[in-house]
Amino acid sequence: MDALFLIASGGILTSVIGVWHAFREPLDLDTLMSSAQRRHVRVGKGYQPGRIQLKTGRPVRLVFTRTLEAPACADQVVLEGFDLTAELPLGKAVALDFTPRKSGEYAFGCPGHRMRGRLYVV
Ligand SMILES: [Cu+2]
Repeated sequence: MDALFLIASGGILTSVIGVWHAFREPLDLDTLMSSAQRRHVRVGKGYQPGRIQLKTGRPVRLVFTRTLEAPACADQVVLEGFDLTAELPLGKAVALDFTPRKSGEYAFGCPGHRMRGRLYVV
């Protein structure tokens, strides 16, 4: 191996690690969440709060806690526009993490759509 090869392969390795980090970073929650927009939502007969304002380009952690047995369909929450769905066991805080890239209004709710909330991304 000559020096040039070592430099070249070192460069490639650095690039690969760089790309790997770029893709891995959204899953590296501890780092990410230090700058996150955290919101807590209580899930009862509705969502409290039911309207949440967020900023684009910054990671979001929404933490849902279901506090009532009924309605039964509230045991799931769907974030439209972000392809996120979560099970909400009674009394357990469940975090949903995502980063809104585009401003706009996004609905969230139970699968039956009787309970609705809105995200306002600005
Ligand atoms: Cu429902």
